[in-house]
Amino acid sequence: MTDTPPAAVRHAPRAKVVLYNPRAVFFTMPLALLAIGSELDPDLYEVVIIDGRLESDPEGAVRAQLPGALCFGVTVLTGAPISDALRMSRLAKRVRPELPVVWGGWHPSMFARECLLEPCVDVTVRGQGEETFTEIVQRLAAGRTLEGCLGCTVRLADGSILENPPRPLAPVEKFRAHDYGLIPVERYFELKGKRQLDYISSQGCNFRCAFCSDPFVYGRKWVGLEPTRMALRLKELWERYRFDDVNFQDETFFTRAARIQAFAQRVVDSGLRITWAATMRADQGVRLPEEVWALCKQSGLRRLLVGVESGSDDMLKRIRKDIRIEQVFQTVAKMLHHRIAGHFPFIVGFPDENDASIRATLDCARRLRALSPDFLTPIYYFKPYPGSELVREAVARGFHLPETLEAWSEFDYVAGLPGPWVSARQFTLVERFKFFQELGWKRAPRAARMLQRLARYRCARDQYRWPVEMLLRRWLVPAEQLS
Ligand code: B12
Ligand code: SF4
Repeated sequence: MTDTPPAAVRHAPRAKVVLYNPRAVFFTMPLALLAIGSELDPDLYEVVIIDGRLESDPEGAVRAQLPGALCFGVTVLTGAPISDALRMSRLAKRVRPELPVVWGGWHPSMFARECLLEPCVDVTVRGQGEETFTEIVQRLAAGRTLEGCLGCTVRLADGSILENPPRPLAPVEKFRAHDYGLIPVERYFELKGKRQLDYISSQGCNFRCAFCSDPFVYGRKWVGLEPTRMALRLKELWERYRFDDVNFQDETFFTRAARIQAFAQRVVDSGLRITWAATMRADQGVRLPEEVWALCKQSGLRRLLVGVESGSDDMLKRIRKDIRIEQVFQTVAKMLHHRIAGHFPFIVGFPDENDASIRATLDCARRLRALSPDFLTPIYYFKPYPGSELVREAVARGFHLPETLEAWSEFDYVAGLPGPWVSARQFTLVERFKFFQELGWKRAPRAARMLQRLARYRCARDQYRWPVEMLLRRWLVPAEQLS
């Protein structure tokens, strides 16, 4: 938290802090920038958030805000957003060479030193950013160095890199409430095409999945907001923005069942009539008492994202997901009973994954998709996201991770390309399965029913030869340009 400033400082003009969210797919609100921006004392700092996704001329928007800024902060995910982050940071340095450029978020958290090899980046922040960024800004405002500032890595005046010790994870409850006034909430509603608020109620995760960066970045720790205040904050936000739906962006929203029970009860008691969506692990669904399921539904729970990852119990063990397929279907039974929609993402193409394992995944996706028109089963290819256990193994066995930021910006599995562990034959099978499953089950006009029946038949029998439907679609609908 910020120190109370001396009275003389309070009357000084506010220092401007400019924050940038790189262009990306989807219009999720920039919660990371909201989190670090809201933590700065508004009496002392003017926070300007520029979201590259909202600007027709992001360069112009950044350029216009640079004069008088104290620093330029950028949130950076691995993959395509890196190229935009680089473009804007280089622009900032060109316009104001002395302006400190601070990168935070998932990529710099894993590659704090490597990011600093890029001359336009001066400081990187690892993990939770509220306290670290506040201290960085305070020190910059006071003309002090960042030596000893926990949680950040910094290039010193002599060009050497200093990695300060990590900062312990702080309870999120101690931070200021996120100030949604810092972003044009209505613009996001418009771009999403629905009045849906993004909200984050916790950070980190206690689990240990070997394909995920979270255990590396948050050290398997988890901190969450207290449920009564959370419901109260949402009610206040609703008074202001009148949203219909809340999309919780937490890694594992259901980490503490008692917290969710209390939250759902408060929402019901407050008369707030909204729907909400969140993440849940299959094992958490099994453990959740029936009355909490019912309460969640009553408070508006409409959709759960349950990461299944693989249809093979052996593979689930190998990737340390710590769930079993049986648990997935037990949780699914609850969802069907309470009429809750589901997203069940899968990953194929883990190092050395064999045909049987991939087929088990396709089969599991097929079974889930057939259970409800409200169940989606996206299938991604494994990408060795840095920081995870599987990547350490792959690197030890000779896999080369990208070495420059430019190369990292090409490393993007939104584009749907497989890693080196997927053979051409497996790729064809998975792509055809995805196509026919989508065609077979999506909501479509009556005229498409015959085509849908045929697609379901193909999925049920694993018959994807002569995929004329695919060719026709490719011809009629050109591939989407992603990120
Ligand atoms: C919303 C979201 C997105 C949005 C991004 C919206 C945006 N702002 O542009 C969209 C939908 C575009 C997206 C896409 C993807 N995402 Co995503 N996404 C998330 C999600 C669910 C929430 C992010 C968030 O807002 N968190 C809340 C804030 C408060 O937390 P935070 O981001 O960690 O920020 C804190 C610190 O990191 C730090 N910090 C962050 N930025 C900055 C900046 C500065 C200057 C400082 C000082 C500090 C700082 O301080 C913050 C407060 O403590 C996270 C999971 C999660 N719960 O974090 C995954 C996550 C970030 N995504 C992930 C992945 C894998 C993806 C995809 C590949 C998924 C996919 N299959 O499509 C794509 C790839 C992105 C790309 N290359 O284009 C991974 C990590 C990837 C990585 N290494 O970068 C995560 C962690 C999920 C996971 N466990 O696998 N994602
Ligand atoms: S995949 Fe989900 S449950 Fe597993 S470690 Fe990552 S955030 Fe936690």
